[in-house]
Order: sequence, then structure tokens, then C-alpha cells
Amino acid sequence: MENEITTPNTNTESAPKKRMLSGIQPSGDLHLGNYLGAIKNWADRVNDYECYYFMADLHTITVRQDPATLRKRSLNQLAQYIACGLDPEKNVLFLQSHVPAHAQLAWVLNCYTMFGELSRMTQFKDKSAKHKDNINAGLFTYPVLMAADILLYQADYVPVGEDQKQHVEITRDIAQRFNSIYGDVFKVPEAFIPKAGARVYGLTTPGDKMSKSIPEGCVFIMDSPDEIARKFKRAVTDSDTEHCVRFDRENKPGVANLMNIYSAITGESFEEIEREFDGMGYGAFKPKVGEAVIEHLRPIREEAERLMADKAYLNEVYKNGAERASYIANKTLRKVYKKVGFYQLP
Ligand code: ATP
Ligand code: LTN
Repeated sequence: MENEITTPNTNTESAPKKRMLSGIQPSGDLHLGNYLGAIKNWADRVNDYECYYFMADLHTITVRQDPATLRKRSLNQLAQYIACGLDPEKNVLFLQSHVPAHAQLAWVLNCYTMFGELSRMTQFKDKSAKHKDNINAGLFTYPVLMAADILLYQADYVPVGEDQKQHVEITRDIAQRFNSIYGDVFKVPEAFIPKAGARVYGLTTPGDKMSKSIPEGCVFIMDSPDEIARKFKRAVTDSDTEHCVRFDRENKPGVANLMNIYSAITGESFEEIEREFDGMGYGAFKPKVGEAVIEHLRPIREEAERLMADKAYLNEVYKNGAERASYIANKTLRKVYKKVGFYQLP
């Protein structure tokens, strides 16, 4: 499929840089799935792209949030983004609610999105099953706001984990529909899914993606080394008799998940990992993966802690980010308003 790419074309020196954009909801602490599936992948590409990354706070209220916690997380997540390698000098980092154009464009796009296509979104089906007492309209139109996030910036690539691919596809459909009526208003974006780390599974539930809703099997970026070691020690491995470290997603999902994590962290291929751990059982492999994760996350956690204490700096980053993001976003919004026929003052 056209948008199912793993390696976007790198820019030639003379061509203008292509644009990348992505966001994560500040609805929980960042975990290894967020990091390997999304953020690490963003930080690795900063020199080749013009990058926009934001905290999707508007999206979080589709599920009830405690206001004080949301406020705190919105700031802490920025500190964690930076600590994970997103340099605010090289990336535009901002909070979604600081750029009103997101909500403004979302309304317009709501009128170009069909009820039927929103009904097919798996995230809506999952989340409405989980929050039966609060199946609000925002949860249903969530993908439209996400389309607005992306299309406002004329993004070429949207680096996300595999679970978000369907949302990027609907964004393409909305953009193409709008463009077919009004001409080339929006760039049609492509999802950019990493090869390793695209789907990190829970350590205790290797059949389900790692998620903050199952904290025992979820390694948080801010977890202490002891906690991480404990979680890896308790990782579920497989009940096969072979007991050797071999990549077999179907029959050995627990080991495959650990290998995937190890590969994403060390850059080693599955064959190299198999060779490295040849003759070792699961018992020896689990703590090794844990150690690699601990050492990789240690400087990130320490830097995040330092930044979280520097509120003035974080505020400044947010202020600057909102200004730079608004400049691009408002340009697109003005064009859309004009195209659909909203009267503009001279
Ligand atoms: P939840 O716990 O509610 O399912 P989440 O922790 O998955 O949420 P999101 O805000 O949905 O967090 O995801 C943020 C980004 O991280 C997205 O790009 C998503 O694809 C990626 N991501 C999240 N979990 C994983 C995972 N287990 N493996 C790979 N990527 C992931
Ligand atoms: N839906 C995404 C978060 C998100 C996003 C975006 C990602 C909101 N807007 C725009 C990429 C581009 C999620 O839940 N992970």
C-alpha cells in the first residue's frame, strides 16, 4: 500500500526538507511502547526533516481526566520528550490546546467526514467498549481532530506505532475528499511505521500491546532501575519445551517480544541476538534485556527529572513552540476558511 512505508525518502541536499508531525496524549506516563514505537523514531530523524511534535491534550478529554493531573502531565511530558532526545531548538514542540487552529479545523473537517467511516475505527470500538458510561461524541470524532492536527501542518509523514495506522488512513481519505472539491489544499500524508518497536507487547500479556492500562507489564520511562529489573524478571515467556532464544512470533510471542525490545534498543538483528544468546535459556535472557533497557533509559530518566524541576524553561519552550506552530497552522486554516466560503474581513 502506498502509505505503508518504513523508510521515507531522505531529502537530497537541495530539496526543501519534508515535514514530520506526530503527537501523544498526555493521559499517562510515557512507556517503552511510546518510546520505541514513536519518540525514538522521531528523535532519530531530526536532521532530515522539519519536525513538529505535540502533546495531544485536546484528545485526552474524550476520556475523563483529573484537571490537576492533566495539567501536570502536560508539562512533564514535554520534559520527557526533550529528555528522549527531542531538542526544542531543532523540533517544534508544543501543546495542542495552545494552537486554537486544531479545534477550528476539526470542526470544518467534521463536515467532510462520514458517520460510516468513523464507525469503522477500531480505536473507537475498543475505547467505547472500555468506557461504556461515557461514549461521548468526542470519542467518536477523535480521528477528525487527529486529521486536523496532521493536515494543518501539511505534514508529509506521520511517525506512529502500528495501532495508529488506521487514523492516518482516514486522514488521507478526508484530505483527498476535501482536495477533490476545493483543489490542492492539503498535503496527503503517509504513516511512517518503524521496523523494530512498531508494536511492543506487554511483558505480562505478550498477546496485547504494552499499555499503561496494564501497569505490571508496562515499563515506564520514569521507572527506577529496580522496578524495570523486577518487571523483566516477571516477564511472561513461553511454555514451549525448546527454551532457546529464537524469533517465532506465533509460537513464542513472549520471547519474540523481548527480542524485539532488545533489537530496538541495541540495533542488533534477530539473527545476531539468537547467536549472542545461543545455549542460554529464558531465565538468563530476561535480565539481559532488562539490563539493556535500564542502561538505555537511565540518562533519559535523569535528564527528565532535571527538566521537570525547571518549569520556567518548559514554559518558554511551550510558548515558543505555540508561536511557531500557530504560524504554519493559521496559514492552512485561513486557506480552508476561504475555500469553504467563510466571509473574510478585508
Ligand atoms: P493506551 O495505554 O491508552 O493504549 P498508549 O499508551 O498506547 O495509550 P498512545 O497515546 O495511544 O499511548 O500512543 C502514543 C504513541 O505511541 C502512538 O504513536 C502509538 O502508536 C505509540 N505506541 C503506544 N503503545 C505502543 C506499543 N505498545 N508499541 C508501539 N508503539 C506504541
Ligand atoms: N491518536 C494518537 C495521538 C495523536 C496523534 C495526532 C498522532 C493525536 N493527534 C496526530 C499523530 C498525529 C494516539 O492516540 N497515539
